[in-house]
Amino acid sequence: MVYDKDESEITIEIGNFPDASARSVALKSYIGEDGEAATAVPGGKLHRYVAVSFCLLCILQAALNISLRLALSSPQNIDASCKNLTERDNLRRINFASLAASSAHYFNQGWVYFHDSFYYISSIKKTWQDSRDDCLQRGADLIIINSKEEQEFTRRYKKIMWIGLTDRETEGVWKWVDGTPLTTSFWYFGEPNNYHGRNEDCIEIKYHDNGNSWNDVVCENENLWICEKKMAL
Ligand code: MAN
Ligand code: CA
Repeated sequence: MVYDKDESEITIEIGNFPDASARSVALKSYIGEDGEAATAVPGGKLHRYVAVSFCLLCILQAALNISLRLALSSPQNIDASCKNLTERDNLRRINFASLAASSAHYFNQGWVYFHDSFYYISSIKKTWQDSRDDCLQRGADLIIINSKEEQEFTRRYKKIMWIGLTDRETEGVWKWVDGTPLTTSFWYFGEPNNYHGRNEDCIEIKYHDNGNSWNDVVCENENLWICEKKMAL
């Protein structure tokens, strides 16, 4: 038997059956009792089931896709994501505005910007503690030097100035004003030395002609000073 793909034509080939009754049984298995053809063909039914199931699956898939898309872009969802966006946007705007305001303030007050920090160089002299207090009042602190570049920056001014380094708490244990220990140092030759037994607990940058310019001195001395305010712009 040949069953055409488009189901429009059915050709039944009946082989050499031994007798008429066998031929009639064979025929009945392909042609219904009432003589109607087509639906009685088992291979065709399978084809049809597969095709119909496939179509149904496709429809189901499409329906799922559409409903998912609708669910994800529902007004509540859009509303929520917009809210998140505007909140984040507002935070960014506030941060940007405060950064702009602070940097404008420091620039106006004569601070210098270098490598993510503002620096203020005083024009009067004070003790180490009074100098530090002045920096704190300005929303900053005495400079913390943590790179060769920053050290070079301080030397440009060719002035003797306090920096934020001291061993006031424990003799010989040098600490920056933010509490961090000293790791990279730029001591001038022979320093620190508590010169002639003096209690030299505070650090000034003094020897500008030398990359290693630091000297320990008595904290009660009066010096210019340099404040630092970290601010990444
Ligand atoms: C002065 C002070 C000391 C320093 C010596 C170096 O006396 O600044 O702190 O160590 O000079 O000669
Ligand atoms: Ca010294």
